[in-house]
Amino acid sequence: MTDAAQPQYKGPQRVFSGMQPTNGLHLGNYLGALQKFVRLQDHYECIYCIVDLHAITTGPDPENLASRCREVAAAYIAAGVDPKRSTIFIQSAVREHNELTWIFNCVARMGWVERMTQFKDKAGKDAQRSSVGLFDYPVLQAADILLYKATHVPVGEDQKQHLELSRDIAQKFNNDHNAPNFFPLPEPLIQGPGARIMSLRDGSKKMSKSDPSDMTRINLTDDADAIMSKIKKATTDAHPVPESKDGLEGRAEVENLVGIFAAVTERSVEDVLTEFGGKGFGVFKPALAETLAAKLSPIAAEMRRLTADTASLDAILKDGAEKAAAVAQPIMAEVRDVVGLWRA
Ligand code: AQP
Repeated sequence: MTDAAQPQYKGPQRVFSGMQPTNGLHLGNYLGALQKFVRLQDHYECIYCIVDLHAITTGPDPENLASRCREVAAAYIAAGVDPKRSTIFIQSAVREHNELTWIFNCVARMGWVERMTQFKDKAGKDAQRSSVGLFDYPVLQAADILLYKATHVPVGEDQKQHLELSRDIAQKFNNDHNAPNFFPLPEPLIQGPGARIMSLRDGSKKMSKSDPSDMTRINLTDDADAIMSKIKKATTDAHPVPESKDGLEGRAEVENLVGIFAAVTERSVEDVLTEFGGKGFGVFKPALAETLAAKLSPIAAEMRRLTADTASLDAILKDGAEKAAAVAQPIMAEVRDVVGLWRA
C-alpha cells in the first residue's frame, strides 16, 4: 500500500497508532483498531503508543494513570502485537511529542481545529469549561503521527476527521517551510467491518469507554457471563434477524450486532444473515455472546498474566520508548532546522 496522493514521498512506509489509557479497552477499540495493529505487523514497521498525554485532557488521574497505561500495553500484547517486531511505548516517555505539538500549534489554524466534531461531542454544552488540552487534542495527535513520519494510521471511523487534520497540518508545514515532502501525508486505514462499533443500548452512539453505563459496551476483560448478560440485554426489536442487508435498514442496533458477529468471525454480513436470517434473537444473541467470549477470553487471560508481572511489562515499555526515541529524535532535530530554531 502506498499513498497515491503523495507518490513523491520517498521515506519509509511506517504505521503509527495509539490508544488512550482512560477506562479499560472495549470491543470497539479491538475491532476498530487493535485487530488491525496486529495484522499490519506483517507488512510495515509499526509503532504503537499508549497516549497518556491525551488521557489527561479530560481530567487528572495520577493514582491510576500508570496502571491504566500498563493495562493498555498488556491489551496490545495479549491481542497479538509482538514487542520484538513492533515498538510499544508510553507517549510521555518521548518528550518530543510535546515539542512538535507546539510547532504544530503554530501551523494549525483555529478554524481547522474548531471544526473537529469530537471536541464538540466531548466538551458537550459547556465548551468554555473544557481544558485547552481537549481542544488541542487533534494537534497533539498530528504530532504523535508525524514525529515518526508515519505514512499509515489504523484507526476507527471516529478518527477520520482528526486524520484529515493531520494531513492538512503536514501539508501546510511542508508548504510554509518550502520543504515539499518533508512530512508524509498520513493515510488513515479505516476500512473493514469493525470500523464503527455502536453502543449496545443505542445504535446512534458509538461504543465508548467514557459512556457512564457499562452495559453499553463489551470490555476486553469481561468474562463469559458478563458478555452473555450484556448481549442478551442489548437493544433489538420484535422482528427476527433479516435475511438480507436491505432488512437492516432503519434497525441500527440489529445492524450493529450483526456487524459485530461478522467482524469477530471475519465473515461477511451477508454470510451471517444467510446463517441467522429468519431466526429470532433468542437464537442469535447467545450465539453472538459465545463467539465473543471465545474470542476475548484468551485475550483477557493473557492480559491478567501480563499485568501481574509489572517488572517485565515495564521493561518492554522502556525498551519501546528507547526504540521510539531513536526514530523521533533525529526527525525532531530536522524539524528544528527546517523551522530555524536556535541551535544550542
Ligand atoms: N466504537 C468504536 N468502533 C470502532 N473503533 C473505535 N475506536 C474507539 N471507539 C470505537 C477506535 O479505538 C482507537 C482508540 O481510541 P482512543 O482510546 O484513542 O479513544 P477514542 O477514540 O475516544 O475511543 P473511546 O473508547 O470512545 O474512548 P473515550 O470514551 O475515552 O473517548 C481509535 O483508533 C478509535 O478510532
